[in-house]
Amino acid sequence: MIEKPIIMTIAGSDSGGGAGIGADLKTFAAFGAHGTCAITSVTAQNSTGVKASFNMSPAAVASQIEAICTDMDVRWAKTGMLAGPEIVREVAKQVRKYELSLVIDPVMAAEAGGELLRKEGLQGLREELLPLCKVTTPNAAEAGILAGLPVKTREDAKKAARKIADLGVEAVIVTGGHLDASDLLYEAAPDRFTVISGEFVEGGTHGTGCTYSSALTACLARGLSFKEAAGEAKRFVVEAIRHSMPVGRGVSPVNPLGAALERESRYKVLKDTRKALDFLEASPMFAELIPEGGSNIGMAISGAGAYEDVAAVEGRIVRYRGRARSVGCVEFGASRYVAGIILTALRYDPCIRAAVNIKFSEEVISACTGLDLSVFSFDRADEPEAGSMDWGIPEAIKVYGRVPDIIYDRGGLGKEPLVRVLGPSAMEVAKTVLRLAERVEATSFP
Ligand code: PXL
Repeated sequence: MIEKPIIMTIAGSDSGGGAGIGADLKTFAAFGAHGTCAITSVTAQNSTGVKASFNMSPAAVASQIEAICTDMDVRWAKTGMLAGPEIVREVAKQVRKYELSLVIDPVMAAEAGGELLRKEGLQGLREELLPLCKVTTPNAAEAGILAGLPVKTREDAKKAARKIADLGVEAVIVTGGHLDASDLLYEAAPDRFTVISGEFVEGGTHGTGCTYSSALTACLARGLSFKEAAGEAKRFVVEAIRHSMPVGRGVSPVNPLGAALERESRYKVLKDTRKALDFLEASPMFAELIPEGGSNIGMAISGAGAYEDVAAVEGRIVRYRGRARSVGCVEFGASRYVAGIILTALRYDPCIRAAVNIKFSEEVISACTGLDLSVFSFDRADEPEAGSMDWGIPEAIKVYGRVPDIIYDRGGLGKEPLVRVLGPSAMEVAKTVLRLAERVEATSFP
């Protein structure tokens, strides 16, 4: 097991940042590996396709590989776009020279169109490079071309995988994004097929092949078996599609770092919300601002779209013997109420990610204006759907042109009046609440 391997990608650059070395290096980084690269071609490309390619000379590719391998302990490498037979031949020579364990992504064309390997390069790929590799990761179309038979069903994929393995490859993974959501792993030595199941997810797919083969390489370099690595790579690419951003007018790129950044954001949000809760609980003045139905504080991760993306206090914060007490812990998905407010607010302003609800009083409202906060009020009688901030926030935006700091209502029949304090983070809204509490106390007991 090597925790932090050094890996090399031998591939093209995609100026649009979706596929090629960009995707490869991000993926290596996500697995905690150090990524290096030997560029084979510079493509002028965007989400709608490849406009032009400027291939490197075989000597330039060899020189990059040599610079890396004479200095760093690289054991595993992967290939992507190889452009033509000259680079294929040179890469085969370098792989033999530096005794690299190789993963070949037999890239032939870009998702949005554009040739990435000239037809004349196929023979070299089959006869010189594939026999040197441990694993190759064709999609159905590429498997068909390499094996010389059409691949439309899983049975076709099995036949093609065996034929490709006969070239001297230890394992073949026919990636299934183009067949069904599953991948088919064939290991030649035990003559064993394994289906790696997956799920179809919504999102951009430009760069999936590069991301998949890079994830596989990173896992193999860490010492995982073919089957374990294929499972990890599959899960990784599904997350990269799920976190893709709508970039460009064509096929959106995958986001290999999206899931790692989301995990980091979840950790930070939990920490900030717990700290804000401690801060509120320690204040006797805050206890006076807790409504009868309880208070809650919540914060969403960046890009939140569901209740599960908002951390809040399980069971709310109540007043008990004059003190603020949280009933449960801060967890994601713990409150629909405060999450509903935040999810609505951030649809209008993605910077508004936190909220607290406190008790309404005329003193609180005059403290808000005293502190120069933007304040908006609405009448619950006008509300089309009870408790819905989907109505309150757009109304407030009509007045202020932005999400205000404070939104309150004076309640209604059986509805407790409430003040919602909105802001960018749980700590920020907690500080605002304490400033309000101090001001209310100062004006109540002058
Ligand atoms: O996904 C295959 C691929 C590989 N390498 C480069 C690419 C693409 C697809 O667009 O641009 C450089």
